[in-house]
Amino acid sequence: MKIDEIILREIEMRLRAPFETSFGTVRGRRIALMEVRCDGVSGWGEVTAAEGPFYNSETTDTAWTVLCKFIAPLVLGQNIRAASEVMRLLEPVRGHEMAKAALETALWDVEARQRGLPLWKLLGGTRPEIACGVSLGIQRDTRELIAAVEKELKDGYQRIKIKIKPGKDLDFVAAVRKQFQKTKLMADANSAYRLADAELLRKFDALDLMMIEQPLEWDDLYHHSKLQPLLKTPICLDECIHNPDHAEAALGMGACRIINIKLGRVGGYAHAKQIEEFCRSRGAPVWCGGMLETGIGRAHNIAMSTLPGFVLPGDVSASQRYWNEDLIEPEVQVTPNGTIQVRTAPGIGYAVRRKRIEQLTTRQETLRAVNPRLSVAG
Ligand code: OSB
Ligand code: MG
Repeated sequence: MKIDEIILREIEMRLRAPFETSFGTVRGRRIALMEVRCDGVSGWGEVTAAEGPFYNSETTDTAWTVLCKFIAPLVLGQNIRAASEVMRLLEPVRGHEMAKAALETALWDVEARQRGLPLWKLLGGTRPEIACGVSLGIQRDTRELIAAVEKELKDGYQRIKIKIKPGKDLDFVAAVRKQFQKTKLMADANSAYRLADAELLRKFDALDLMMIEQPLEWDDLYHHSKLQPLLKTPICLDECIHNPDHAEAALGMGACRIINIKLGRVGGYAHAKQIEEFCRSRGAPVWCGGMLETGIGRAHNIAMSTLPGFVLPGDVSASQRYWNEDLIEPEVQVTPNGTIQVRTAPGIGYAVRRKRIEQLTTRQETLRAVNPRLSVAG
């Protein structure tokens, strides 16, 4: 695969409803999309960074800059045998996993299309249908939260994740548990607590949660390893895990028992697969997290969720929960049993709606392998 051209587009899309977490409220998205062309075949990826550095340190704009200035020059004109090789070329760039993942995942799409295979098969996926949960943003009060849970369960979703923050935590989750005694429930704190809050966090043990996600700081494995032995509820790490070494450290020091894998946060499929394999070898479940993606990122999340270690329902849900009109055809749909049937067309398996993307584009940059210019790398 010769990496001939990278086209970055930034689009703007309104969410159907605001999404509140402990770190802020999102109403609309500014998303960078990656199109990479190799030997005349296009592949698509999505930068899953948020607009501001409040979930992790990357943003739409940092990813844009790093892709244009540092990542594109490392790869344009290079010939690779398989998408799995591109991470080697990107080694000089430290961090910026979401920027790297946009390119890496798009190259996997290219490779799958070139081989005439659905991407999930190329990855080694084993399940033709994946289990879906939802992530519910923080609601005004327990009444609204219960109504929201009720709606999602009616739509078939298999587990409910409730976002929490100080002041909207134990009582909110307890109210849901009281109303829905058999439902698979979990809570996600997005780093809103400290080890000093252990007494409060222990009280969640009474609510029979599948897990509590990322209670402590985004980069703090050590204090999670102090917290986990104090809780019956398994800790699941999200923000803390940026690469396979972090996953090994986290399980090794007992900082968590479950890992949420996000393609962007770990730099793409090569790392995601390594984490999945490592966790499977240790008997630790993994599941696929979400970043309010468009259909392009969503299609990649579906492909990854077919890997054998993804034994728990992920935050991969229907396009219509987020967008009035998605960027792919058909849109992602969830069955009444709360599953997504994985598609069998080559690549990501969904058609990319180029016209719609062009209509939504607010800036665009096309980068080609030309005669070497000023080298900014290393
Ligand atoms: O912590 O999993 C998270 C959204 C944005 C940033 C972080 C998170 C989330 C979600 C939403 O929980 C998942 C989704 O539905 O895409
Ligand atoms: Mg999370």
